[in-house]
Amino acid sequence: MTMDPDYLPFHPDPRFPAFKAPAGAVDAHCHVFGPGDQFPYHPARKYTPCDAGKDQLFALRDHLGFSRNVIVQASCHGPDNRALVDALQTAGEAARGVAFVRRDVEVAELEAMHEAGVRGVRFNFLKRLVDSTPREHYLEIVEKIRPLGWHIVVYFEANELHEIEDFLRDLPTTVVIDHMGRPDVSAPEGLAHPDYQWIKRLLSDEKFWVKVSCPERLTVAGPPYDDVAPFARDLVESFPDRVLWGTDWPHPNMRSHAPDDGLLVDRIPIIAPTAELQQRLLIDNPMRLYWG
Ligand code: 0GY
Repeated sequence: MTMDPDYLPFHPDPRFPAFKAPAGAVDAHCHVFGPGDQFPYHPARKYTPCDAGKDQLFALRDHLGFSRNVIVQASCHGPDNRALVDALQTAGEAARGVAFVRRDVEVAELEAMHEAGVRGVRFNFLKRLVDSTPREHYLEIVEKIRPLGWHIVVYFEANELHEIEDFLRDLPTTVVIDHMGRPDVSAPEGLAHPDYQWIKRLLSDEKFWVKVSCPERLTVAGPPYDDVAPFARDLVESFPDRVLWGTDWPHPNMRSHAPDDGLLVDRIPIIAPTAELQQRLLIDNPMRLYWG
């Protein structure tokens, strides 16, 4: 399975971060891709990435000075969670997972994934990544995962929130918003932009959590992502007990550049400026949600 001709592979040689993460730190958003000859990409995928398997992910974890991963099923594997489960089984207590499942998923399949370390499902609303899913299908999945105590991770763009807000508010589990809800960081209003304020209003309901991830995807200015930092820092300071941080390695569908994962780690003290905030962001919060 050859990667798409315009697909940008992950950074080949990330620097050693100057920031030393506290012992036990969790990278709470990353993926595994294949390898495709062992775990084929899904026929209905919207992109074919470069292979980025578990061994490379765990080597990066060690290189960055982290201890644990939360591996999120990527859309290029569709509802075939075998690469994810294989990575979780290799990592044992050092990883947890978020799956993408079919509405007709069997309870026994969910229980086997739970045993492997899966603790949530992802609902992806990005039209460029997945075909649209009827709400009733999502609700069937919700009813099946509830008894396991799983939560729901949602991926959407800020300007689409109005279409799904009621649905999100009605979900009966913890809901984790990916990549800060993808605010427009270049808007002249800055943090006062109505779309960003809408995300913050949602977060005033304690059911919602948010990942302060993907500055490389949200930036207009480029590295070192100074235009994204005020948003991430505002979320960390406003909701210190419900923020998560992740690399997003291997950075699917980047167009502008492949980010240096060491630089991403070095941005942590800028968005979480005290040891106390870093402890919550990198350890206490992800441990409570995924290992609790
Ligand atoms: C991310 C972001 C993206 C891709 C996926 O599942 C995926 O394929 O999540 C993206 O293209 O914005 O979270 O990795």
